[in-house]
Amino acid sequence: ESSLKIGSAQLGPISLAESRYDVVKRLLALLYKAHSFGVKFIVFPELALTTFFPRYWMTNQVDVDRYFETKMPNEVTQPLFDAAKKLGIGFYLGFAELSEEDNRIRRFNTSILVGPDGKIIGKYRKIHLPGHSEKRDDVPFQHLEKRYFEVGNLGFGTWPVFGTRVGMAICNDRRWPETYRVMALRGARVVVLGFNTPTENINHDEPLHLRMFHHRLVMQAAAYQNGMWIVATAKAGYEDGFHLHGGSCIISPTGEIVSQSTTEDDEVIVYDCNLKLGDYILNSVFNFKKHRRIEHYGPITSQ
Ligand code: CDT
Repeated sequence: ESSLKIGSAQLGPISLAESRYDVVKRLLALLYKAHSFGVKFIVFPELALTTFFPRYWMTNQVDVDRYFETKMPNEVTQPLFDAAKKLGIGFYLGFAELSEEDNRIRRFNTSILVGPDGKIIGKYRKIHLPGHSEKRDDVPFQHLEKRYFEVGNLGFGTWPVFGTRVGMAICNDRRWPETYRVMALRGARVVVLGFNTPTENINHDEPLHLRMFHHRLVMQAAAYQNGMWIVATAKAGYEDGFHLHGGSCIISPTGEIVSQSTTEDDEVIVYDCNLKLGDYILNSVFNFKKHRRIEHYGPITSQ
């Protein structure tokens, strides 16, 4: 089978007051809708169970830890795994992960890859953490990922599933070419990611249209340069007054957007992806073995 029907399951906003239980109900509705469209692999957003909490300055660790999962699956998310198994759909899900490792509590911005049997196949912990770690008084909202998460320690993994090889990234990772190239070198033909992107750039008075332009530019270029499919899923809309842009999309190895969301709400978009489409690119202009010149790439890993 050389085609795979992939769905991007965009979420509208999750308010501070919304419970995980209610969010999972929304995720389930999207999963069932995707199934009715014949989807075999569905991609949920980054931090898909809670509001985008790094926008809030919190000094009490207990307040921060309320947003984290200590187990996956857990009581609240188990129905998602059960439904995936019943329907034979795999999924990507982003969440805040709290784990005890090396005799200490560690916190990561994490995604998991779940197979159509409802079992976790792979885990990724976000490597490019944007934002800052101290309170900024000069901005309308915070972006405290560097405070609340550690840099991921699992590298950029890829996993054989759905008749192809899948890699995972999370939000800001999508802006970095290295993310995709490392996964392409590890055989990834489909890269999936979720994102929460504030519409307002707190570092620069950036025209609105540039936010969406850059979002698409980086992924369309990466898809072509690595002969891969890229599926990007937003959490979008106003979360308690703070706007996240939408623009969930499915991008083919030619660099073209073949499907994109039209709302800032819960929405499923779908595309039947030809898994061989990238072959000609990887066999010709981007034949890595033939044409890469790693002897000239030193600075990429040495500084
Ligand atoms: N969630 C996330 O990584 N968002 C970032 C915002 C960058 S501005 C601090 C992004 O790259 O979309």
